Amino acid sequence: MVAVIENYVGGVELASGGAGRLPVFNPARDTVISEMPDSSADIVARAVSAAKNAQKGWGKLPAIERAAVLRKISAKIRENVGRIARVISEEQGKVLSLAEVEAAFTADYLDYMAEWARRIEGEVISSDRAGETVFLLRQPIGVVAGILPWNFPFFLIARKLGPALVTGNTIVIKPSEETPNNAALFVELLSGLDIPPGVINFVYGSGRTTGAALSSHPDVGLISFTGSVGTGQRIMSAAAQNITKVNLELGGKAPAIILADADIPLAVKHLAASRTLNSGQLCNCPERIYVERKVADEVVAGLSAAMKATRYGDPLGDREIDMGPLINRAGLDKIRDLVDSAIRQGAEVVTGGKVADLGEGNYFEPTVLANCRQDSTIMHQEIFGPVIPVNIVDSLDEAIERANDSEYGLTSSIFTKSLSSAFRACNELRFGETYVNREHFEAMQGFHAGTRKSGIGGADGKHGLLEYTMTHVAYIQN
Ligand code: TXE
Repeated sequence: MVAVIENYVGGVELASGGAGRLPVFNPARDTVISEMPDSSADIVARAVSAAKNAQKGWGKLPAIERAAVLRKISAKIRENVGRIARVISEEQGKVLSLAEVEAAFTADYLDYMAEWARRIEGEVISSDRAGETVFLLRQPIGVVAGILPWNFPFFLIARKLGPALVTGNTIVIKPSEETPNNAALFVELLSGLDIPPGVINFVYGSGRTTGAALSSHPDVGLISFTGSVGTGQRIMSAAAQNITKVNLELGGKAPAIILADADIPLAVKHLAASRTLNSGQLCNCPERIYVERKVADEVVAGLSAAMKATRYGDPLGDREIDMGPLINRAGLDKIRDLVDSAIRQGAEVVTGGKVADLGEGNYFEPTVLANCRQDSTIMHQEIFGPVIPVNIVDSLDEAIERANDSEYGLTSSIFTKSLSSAFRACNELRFGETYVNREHFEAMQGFHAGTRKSGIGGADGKHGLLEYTMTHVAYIQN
């Protein structure tokens, strides 16, 4: 008997009526572990209506009281980290230690967003008129739709819900159809916390049915989405019908530059680790490497050794592993096609290069590809897997020019001991983030936001919080 997930609307479980059901897989074992509804537009409308009704009271509460709710949730998460981690690993495939980090970080993130309660500030603007005061207020938008991906599914709940709730919005969350079980557990943890009904709602289903209904609903004030560019485009067109605000995080093709003066072992350690973390399924991790010719052989040899040493398999199995399976067959096929195309376009396989057959599950061998041409497909399309394509450059200028030659613009990095090269990279790389001499990973107090097709708006920190507010200017004449 597989677990059956139901929608959570207005504080209660809502049966999905005649909606179809979708199976949920364990990607390491190819087994069905649960099923969820493919919720109709009618269910979505009920969830939005519940959120809209609840927002009237929720938005009037002092922010510190809303923050107290976030803190209650984070405390509950901390009591259940082990259980949450197993659920994440089982349906998503990341190693248990990383799933534990994800669960604990989710609690920290909610606490961080709760801290903003006393710091949501408007402005007082000087007036042209005698006796007039002009206030710029920061107010809630209303109902937020959070449409989630599967790669950090539990954390992404908090990344949308934390800022939405503390600023006085209510939320309808649609988890990815690949990973609904952790969301169902999140709902279970809400029980007994006395959260006003309708403030938090979850609807489950496919993008085509449930996601499309949510993003085209006229009572949604903000759609906060993390996922692929194609889906971001569809969401934007749905939102355009109602002029709904969108906040889109659509992945990346992060360049990592290694200059000849860099600490090479440090660069190799961070880049290889980032590429195998979560099986390379991260928007922020290095997707292409530009290395100066003088150190290219040393870097390729180092990366190759690190990737070769990566142990992979079932995250809930008996063996100790560094990397789990890919999320699904489509992800695996995409990586295989990109690597094959790179080889046809002249790349040399230094290690890995093909699908790994473990009898079950979706695995791609940790791979290093040398001599990838800048105009090859793999240097431009998001791989989302444990594959490192390397390109040799002759100067920082050339590295920056090639790095900027991308449709994406989320994260980037540089490894160098020269302060001047590091500053040049920060000023000239056209990306939302640049990491210097460290791994690709953002902080909750930063601002995770891209340019070009990586998205619109961003998450985290003060700027991420303000995305969930609208301005309202009051002119008060004495
Ligand atoms: O993403 P989708 P997929 C990239 C990565 C990956 C590729 C495909 O390259 O290989 O995207 O992943 C919902 N209206 N990223 O197919 O389709 C869907 O149900 C409304 C980068 O899983 O974008 C799910 O909840 N919603 C990334 C969510 O969108 C719709 C993280 C994401 O699914 C919809 C994940 C529609 N028409 C993948 N269609 C990152 N930025 O980190 C689908 N959805």
